[in-house]
Amino acid sequence: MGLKDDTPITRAITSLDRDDLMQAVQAALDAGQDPLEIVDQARLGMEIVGRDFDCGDVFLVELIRAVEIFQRALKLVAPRMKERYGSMDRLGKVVIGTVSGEIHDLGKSIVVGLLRCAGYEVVDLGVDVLPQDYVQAIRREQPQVVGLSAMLTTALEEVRGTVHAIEASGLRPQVKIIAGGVALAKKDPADLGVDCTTNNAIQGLQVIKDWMAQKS
Ligand code: B12
Repeated sequence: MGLKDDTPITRAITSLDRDDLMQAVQAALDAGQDPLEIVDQARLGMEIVGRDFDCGDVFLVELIRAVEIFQRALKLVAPRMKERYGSMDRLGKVVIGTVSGEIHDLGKSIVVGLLRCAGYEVVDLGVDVLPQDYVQAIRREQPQVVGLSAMLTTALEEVRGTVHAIEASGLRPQVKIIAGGVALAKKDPADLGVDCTTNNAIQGLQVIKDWMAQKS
């Protein structure tokens, strides 16, 4: 998308200014900008805030503020996302969660939003989800696809553990598993026992669409 870090949306996130962010997002929506591009500009802002946090230039309370205003921006964009990419049909079902030990949920929330907009039913298990909770949800909901979100390198073991639990329950052949998040960027899916790894929500959405099309 050729992202620049000097857009009003990115700047409003890095300056932690909720009002500026809401105005900038509304202006972009009014100008007919692609909602995915708007979200990506906000995501870039989060990346910058995260980098500054790592260097000690941003405090934890400020990082949390950035998360909070980012979530508000997502809410503002959601109806346009539905309009532009939405469909009323229920094309398939996805069970998704952030793996055990992890509470990062912004990336997952974006994926959930995109999937719902694309017409899929999504069961969001939330964060810090135990392997047995995925297993129970697969048994109960009968999804075609399971999504695991993981940002921490240490969570890779949790991804493996979750896949093992699904295999041990005998449910693995019923589902495709996609693992997403920064920790998954260049990980070999076979090494984790999943069908796909990605750190890109749009790419993940495309993969899930392809799987759903094969299953129907
Ligand atoms: C915000 C943030 C937090 C917030 C989270 C708030 C929340 N409600 O989510 C708070 C402050 C709570 C936090 C806590 C911690 N964090 Co933190 N955090 C971040 C930060 C700055 C941004 C993450 C984010 O939300 N980005 C915006 C979203 C939209 O992008 P995304 O997550 O990459 O998601 C995209 C893709 O990855 C993908 N995706 C994500 N999930 C999925 C799932 C599927 C199925 C698919 C298809 C795609 C997909 O789609 C999204 C859109 O494209 C990152 C730094 C960074 N640059 O990523 C660190 C980062 C992830 N955190 C880190 C760490 C270490 C921690 C802590 C351990 C810190 C500590 N010492 O306590 C704790 C962990 C707590 C825990 N147990 O989980 C490290 C992880 C390092 C590592 N390799 O392990 C990072 C990378 C910072 C760093 N450089 O060190 N964090």
